[in-house]
Order: sequence, then structure tokens, then C-alpha cells
Amino acid sequence: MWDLFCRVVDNFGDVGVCWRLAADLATRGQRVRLWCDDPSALAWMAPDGSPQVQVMPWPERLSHVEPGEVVIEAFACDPPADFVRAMAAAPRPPVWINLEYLSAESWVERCHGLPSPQSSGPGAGLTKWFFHPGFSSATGGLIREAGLLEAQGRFEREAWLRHLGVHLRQGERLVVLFCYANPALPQLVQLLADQPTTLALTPGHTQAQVHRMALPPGVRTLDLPFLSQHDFDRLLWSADLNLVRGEDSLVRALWAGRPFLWQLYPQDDDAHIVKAGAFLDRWLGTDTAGQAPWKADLRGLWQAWNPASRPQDPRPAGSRPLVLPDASSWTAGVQALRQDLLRQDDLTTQLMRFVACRGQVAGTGESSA
Ligand code: TRH
Repeated sequence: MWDLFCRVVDNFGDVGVCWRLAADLATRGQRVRLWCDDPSALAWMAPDGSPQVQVMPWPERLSHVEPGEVVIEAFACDPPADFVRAMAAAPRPPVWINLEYLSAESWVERCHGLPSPQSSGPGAGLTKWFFHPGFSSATGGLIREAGLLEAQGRFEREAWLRHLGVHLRQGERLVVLFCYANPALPQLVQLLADQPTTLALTPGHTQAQVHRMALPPGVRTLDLPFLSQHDFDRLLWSADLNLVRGEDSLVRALWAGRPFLWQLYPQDDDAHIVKAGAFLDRWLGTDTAGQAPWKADLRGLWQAWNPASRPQDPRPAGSRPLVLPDASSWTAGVQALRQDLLRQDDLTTQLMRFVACRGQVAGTGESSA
């Protein structure tokens, strides 16, 4: 049994990542209890649930529950003290993992897999392990369900889009938009008017933002409902360009292999700029001299799409000139990155292996691998 704890801080990514992990563990024969303080989004993300995953309300007290063999706290969410006390008291304490946020920054490789021995509090005597998802073999990898790319290969785009109510005209581009408030959005929409374009708008914030804008000729919009994660993947597979936000939809855009732009959750200290840059450097390389034009165009677009909260540049955010990278080079660039990432084991495989190694020594602070 795996106990997976999730607190929803904001938006959908916390529960989105936890559900994907829980469901993926389930397909590998594991039983999972997903303890969540706000599972409401699962009604649309995972309407069919999974027989091996029990979604449980976040409890303030948990003394009556016996911990499973593995306890995962997502994003340092701090499981209830009673539960941690029960973990420490168990004859064979569970392997306790803190599953961290995804980042391409170099410190992630140094921190992945480190132990954090607990010297005080309800878990005193236990060891918590840091598990960092990431983009290199020195990290815990990315969630990638078995058969994902094969399913994409069998996917019938036109029929699926028709079913969704999307009827593209001859030569029309499909752009999926899932973003936070973005001052660069009007400029980007202007650029997209160079070709007939349907903007498929995800619900809530994205739709509200676009509805306030005047659209240029050639660009039309379609309001989508919330889709299940399964269908959200299919939407990304169908698009000519995916504008995604947050960590989970970034990963799904990567597996989709279509051109994408990633908007990170804006932070007051501009940590999102560092994170966005780390991902781009990991992908395109740090040497910008003499780089291919599509890479230079993408860097410019990427920076405009992720404005600093405290811009150094006197020009207002959103006023930088934007150029769309050449579509076929951009597609090839994404597919090369995907190919590279496919070489690393997926996150669930790595997590299960990590747990198997630590299972022998859980609670002692020693590492067997
Ligand atoms: O919702 P997000 O913006 O979440 C983010 C991240 O979690 C980030 O770490 C956090 O700092 C920030 O919020 C506050 O974006 P993300 O991570 O892509 O999660 C969205 C989830 O919603 C993802 O699992 C995909 C899913 N989804 C669907 O399943 N169907 C849909 O129709 C849509 C729009 C999203």
C-alpha cells in the first residue's frame, strides 16, 4: 500500500500530478490511498477513477490508520502528525518520500535522493528522502505511462476533434491555450493572425482573458470545457502549438511532441525566470552565439511569455518584439528533446526502484544504493 498525501495550494497541478502518479502506480499493480484536502478537480480530471486508487479526505487526526509500506508527501505537504507518529511506531517503518516540484535547475541533481534524518517531531528517528523529478539521468525523471507514445501513434486526430466540437477549416492552425494572466498574449495572438487559427481556450482564467481582447481577422476562438487528463493529452496531441502552464502540462506537452511555449507560475522574487531559463538552456544549450534562427526566435518568445515580476528593462512587460519560430524546425527541436527524454526511465519506474532499495533500511537513515 502506498499512502500519497496532497495539499492543493493553488490551481490544478498539485492534485493533477498526484493523480497521475497514483493512477500510474495502480497500473503497475500497486494499491494507493490518495489523501487530499481538495480533490474536487478530480471530478473532471479523472471522472472514471481507478479501482486501485482510493481517494481519501485529508484528515486532521489519523491515529486509527495503519500506514502503508510507502508514504509520499507531495511538495513537502506535511502529513498529519498522528500519521507520522504511527509511521515512527511501526515495527517496520514505511519508506517516506518527499516528492518535489519539477525543475531543470542544476541543484536538483545534487538534491535528488538525499536523506533527511528526522531528529525531532512526530517522525523523530525516521528518514525522509528527497525525490526530485527532472530532465536528466541524475534526477527522478518524468511521469510517462507505459504505452503513452504508442497510444499517440494510434490516435485519430480528426475524428477526436470532431467529437470535441472542433471543426478546423482547410489549412487552419489549432492552438491550445492554457495560461496565467499574460501581458504578451495580445502580441502573440497578433502573430498567430498570419495564418487562419483557432484558439482552443481552456476554462476559467484563460477564457476570461481572451474574451476581453479584440481578436484580429483570421483568429477565432473555441471555449473548451474542462477535459479529463486523458482527453487533455489528446488535445495536446492534436494541436499545432500548445501554450501550457505549470509543471504537469509542460510534461504532457513534451510527450505530445508538438511546438509549445511554457508559462511558469509568476513569483514575486522572479524565481520563475530562473526556472524558465534553466529549462531552455537544458533544451537549446547555453551557447547562443551562432545558434539556429528558430532557437533565437524561441528564446525571445519564451522571455516575453515569461515576463519578470520586477523587470530590469525599462520597456513595459509585453512590449518586446515577438517572432514565431519556424514551425518545422520548432517541431523537430521538440521531438529531439522528447527523444532524449525517452532514454531516461520514467518517474514511476524510478520511484518504485528507489523504494525497493530503501525498503531494507527505512527509518535507519542508511542508504543501500
Ligand atoms: O494548474 P497549474 O497552473 O498548476 C500549477 C503548478 O502545479 C505549479 O507547480 C504551481 O506552482 C502553480 O500551479 C501554483 O498547471 P499544471 O501543473 O499543468 O496542472 C494542470 C493540471 O490540470 C494538469 O494535470 C492537466 C490538468 N488539466 C486537465 O486534466 N484537463 C483540462 O482541461 C485542463 C485545462 C487541465
